[in-house]
Amino acid sequence: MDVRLYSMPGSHAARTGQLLFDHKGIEYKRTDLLPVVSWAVLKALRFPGVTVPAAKIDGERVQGTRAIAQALERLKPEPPLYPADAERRRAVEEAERWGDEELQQRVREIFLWSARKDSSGLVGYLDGSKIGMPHGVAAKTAGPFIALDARSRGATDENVRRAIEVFPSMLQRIDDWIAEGILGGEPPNAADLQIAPSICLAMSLDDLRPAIEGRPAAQFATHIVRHFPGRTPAVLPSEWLAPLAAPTG
Ligand SMILES: N[C@@H](CCC(=O)N[C@@H](CS)C(=O)NCC(=O)O)C(=O)O
Repeated sequence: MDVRLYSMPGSHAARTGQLLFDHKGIEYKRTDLLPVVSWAVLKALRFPGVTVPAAKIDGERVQGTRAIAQALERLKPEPPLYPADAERRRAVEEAERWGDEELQQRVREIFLWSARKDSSGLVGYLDGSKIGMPHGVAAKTAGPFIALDARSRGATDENVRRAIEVFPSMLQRIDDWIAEGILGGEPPNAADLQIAPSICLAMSLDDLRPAIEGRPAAQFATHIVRHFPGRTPAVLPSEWLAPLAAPTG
């Protein structure tokens, strides 16, 4: 199989894309794109949308984590990404959908808001990436790109406050799914590979990490994603963070 995977440093969704190919044991060449610049590149490559992960698999364009998971399951059924049992499969698909549509976006909003406020940690997220320029230069000039990205992805004060409010219940949902065996089994399924990178990106934020560490969700995520580089200093207003201290139930 001839595969080119378009990725992005620090991107939880892009990491899901990489994990999906790794799970299937399919080799790929990776191109790392920087935010915002990626829009023009992906358009020029005639992908339908402007987000990563995006892959060319033997010439076929597949974009989006769930579309890639489905394409890989079709092209190489073993090892599977979804359980054979119909009821369990539905549960895994629902967890995968939620990870894609809900969790991924809430974490993205909090991350982009924080990185825009303090970009001093950005260089760490570039670790291991090949972006065609020195990492220090890219990180120093990233400010306007992150600001534009944050605006275009809805990282507004209001959305970020709301994302933090719902974050404890999202963690509880993941812990519950782990307890039920929907997440965290061996080998991992499509929902595991969807959700774990979002938790790792959240844990790279000094503001969120204390609320995650020590929970089953943290152990689960760091077991699947062995290394997620980057760290963003604490920047969120303390009153916004109050929901993280309240007990969940
Ligand atoms: N939910 C989609 C969305 C992926 C997505 O939004 N990717 C972000 C990176 S995490 C992206 O490409 N952003 C482009 C940009 O921010 O410039 C998926 O799972 O594929």
